[in-house]
Amino acid sequence: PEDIYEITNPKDISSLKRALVNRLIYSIGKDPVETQERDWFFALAYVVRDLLTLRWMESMRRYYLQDAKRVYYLSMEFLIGRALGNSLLNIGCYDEFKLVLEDVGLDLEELAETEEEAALGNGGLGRLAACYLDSLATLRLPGFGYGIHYDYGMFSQRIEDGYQIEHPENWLRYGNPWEFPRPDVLYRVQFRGHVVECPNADGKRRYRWIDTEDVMAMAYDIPVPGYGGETVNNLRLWAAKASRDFELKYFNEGNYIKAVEEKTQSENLSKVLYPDDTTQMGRELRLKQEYFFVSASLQDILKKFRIDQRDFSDLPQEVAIQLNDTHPSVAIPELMRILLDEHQVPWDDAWAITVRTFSYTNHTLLPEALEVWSVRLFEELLPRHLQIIYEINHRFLTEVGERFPGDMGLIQRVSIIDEERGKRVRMAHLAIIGSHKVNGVAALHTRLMRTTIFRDFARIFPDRFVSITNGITPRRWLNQANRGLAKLITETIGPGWVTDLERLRQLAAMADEAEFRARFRAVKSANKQHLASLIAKRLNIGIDPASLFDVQIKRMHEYKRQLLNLLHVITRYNRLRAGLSQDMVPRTVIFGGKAAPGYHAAKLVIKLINDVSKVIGRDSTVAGLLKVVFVPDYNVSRAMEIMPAVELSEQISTAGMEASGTGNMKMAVNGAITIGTLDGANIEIREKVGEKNIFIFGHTAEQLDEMRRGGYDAWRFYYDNEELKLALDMISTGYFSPDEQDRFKPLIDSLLREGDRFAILADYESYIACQEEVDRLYLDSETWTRKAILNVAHSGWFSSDRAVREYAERIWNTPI
Ligand code: 26Q
Repeated sequence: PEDIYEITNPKDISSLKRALVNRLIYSIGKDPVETQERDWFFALAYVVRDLLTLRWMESMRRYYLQDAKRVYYLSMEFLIGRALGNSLLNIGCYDEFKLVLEDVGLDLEELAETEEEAALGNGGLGRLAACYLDSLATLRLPGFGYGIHYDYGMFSQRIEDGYQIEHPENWLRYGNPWEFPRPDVLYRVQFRGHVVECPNADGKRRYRWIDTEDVMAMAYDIPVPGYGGETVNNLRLWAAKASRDFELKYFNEGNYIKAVEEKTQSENLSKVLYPDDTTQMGRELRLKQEYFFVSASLQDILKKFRIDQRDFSDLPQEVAIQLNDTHPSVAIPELMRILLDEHQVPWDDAWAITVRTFSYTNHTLLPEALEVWSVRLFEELLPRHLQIIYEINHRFLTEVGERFPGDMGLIQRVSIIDEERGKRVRMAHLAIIGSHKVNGVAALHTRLMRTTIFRDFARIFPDRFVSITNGITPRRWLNQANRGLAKLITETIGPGWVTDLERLRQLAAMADEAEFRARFRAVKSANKQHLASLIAKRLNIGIDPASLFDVQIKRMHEYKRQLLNLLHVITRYNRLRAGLSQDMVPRTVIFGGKAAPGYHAAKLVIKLINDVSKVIGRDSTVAGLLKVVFVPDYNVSRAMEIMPAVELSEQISTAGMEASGTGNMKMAVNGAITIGTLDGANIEIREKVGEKNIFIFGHTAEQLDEMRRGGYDAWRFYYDNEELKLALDMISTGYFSPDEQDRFKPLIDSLLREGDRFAILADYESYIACQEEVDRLYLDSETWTRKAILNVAHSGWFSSDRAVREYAERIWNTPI
């Protein structure tokens, strides 16, 4: 029967209920009397997907008819998280389905918890891609994500004896109800082989890439609903499938087992997401993943471009391709290869088309995090691409030589090939040379890009570098995550803020009204109680909902300085034990974050947090005054639980090292006050919320630079500050690790003996002083609340809608 799933009216509860029950019976195959919660979740997800599908087809049809310029966002990571709640809110059916479920005795929020989260990303970069997809759809732009359909996304983190243990997360175990597998959308991706030159009729040289080992890329489509449900865009993820060649080869030899082995081998390509390991040199499989999804995506993009009806010179008018970091930057030589080898486009034309089509977002200045590949590996896997890269480099360096004669140093510095320490391909150089725009993700980051690591390129291409400060989607991070605050805001200024976040500015006047402050405080208080109950339930730790919630949640990294936070915690503990509690506010210090599996220093900080937490937790003299909690397995779902309850947002990276940060924005818009350095987007947060409504401390990037040039003396900070000395001595003499006294020696050595690269000691004193101010302000709860409200009111600019509009205007030329 055709109409069993049909929803005649999405506002009609009984029609929704019928669709849901039919789904349960006919798609899940379960009798409603014997269903588990997961069955209901899948049934509901299918109903919601149905509601998305028609709009999704309409959107695709509209784009086709409008023949609008398309934007493709290429990213190795899309950290989209759970989809049910977000989809229901975006299509405006949340309350209706809540009633339907109540009718069958279920709670929507509880049911939503059964969804596995799509953790197809590490952190900021992957989550940014997900926020931008939401904004592209909400702004009704034809924006398409392309990425990898990993079987295993980000590992799940467990804490055993205070140490991080990584566990694989099989998020597809029960299937993904949101995706449409497309076995018919299949492309061949080549690897290895060799390049032959063949004579051509017109005397021009032609190259063919032959004898390759091929893998097939199969598409999975995930609908991306915009707010209001009008537009539904698409995220296409590629999974590796063995090509039939392998099978045939060995089957013909009668070697069945070998055939199946090879099949497994090639399907390993999309098996697992690489954890962000800033220093680790690339593994072969990683480069294969990068080319795999780039090749499939470009084939798909060019197929939609319908070359049979057009000229390639039109490509930049029809298509914009954004590279999310250098991870997909092999797309530049790949498009060149397609144009040159498969369509015989002359080099200069092909290059002009390529540069006008691509743009590149940089997310880091840390030299050890810039992607490089050995020429040897590149040549082995992608011989034709290496040739093309050499040719791009040759032409570029010739031009640079002509424009800046006699500067040999310049040629070496900007070359795509790093000739020192074994030849390496510098992917950032390739991405800059092959793009018409390169953007940084915050104002300071872009300025430092132009003046430090890429200063030569800024001189060569003065108009290429632009700054677009990151943004976050208000749909997920305010409307969905913080229903209480969303409701208060809507009651106060109407619902328009969800798609026009700058309207939050209207709340500024309310900060002076005692009644509004009381309501705002009540919301925050309820959120804190809710978080406290989750922590009690899951971790069996009691926290005081009336204490100040001081939160640092982000990946574990030395430059993010969780260790500086801990030094404050230890100092605070020492002061409390010394009986100096009169000026101190009770605090709960919450940490959360994963460390890359091979990043020993970061993993040791996790252990230190847990050891400190244990010692403080057992000390009755500080009970009720100080508590430290490490929340395991920090991910998008955890973030949505924690953000609404944060009062103090810790954004304390070494100035100049955090490209932007986006958690800082999420907390501010949820009414937290930031304590932070002048780094990344913190600077813009200060600018927007006003310097009276943020706690800024520490050295600036310029000051640190100067200090290092004059010689950084770590020991001076140690001997000049007794409390710092005490805290460090406690760590290094085993106060927190009596069972293993030198457990944390590597951390202390990195501070005192190895030059404190992250300037933790230099910023300690001003951080502690700043934390004292935090306490003072918290005691004056009316003033604190006023500032918290002003943080919400002035965070509208950090909407990803604003960011995506800027990309559309300044990079993609698809103005809205
Ligand atoms: C590279 C090679 C091999 C394996 C993994 C990687 C890899 C993977 C992920 C390298 C880096 C990442 C992720 C980087 C990241 O998340 N950067 C953050 O991007 C945010 C969005 O722009 C910024 O807000 C943060 O400041 C930045 O740290």
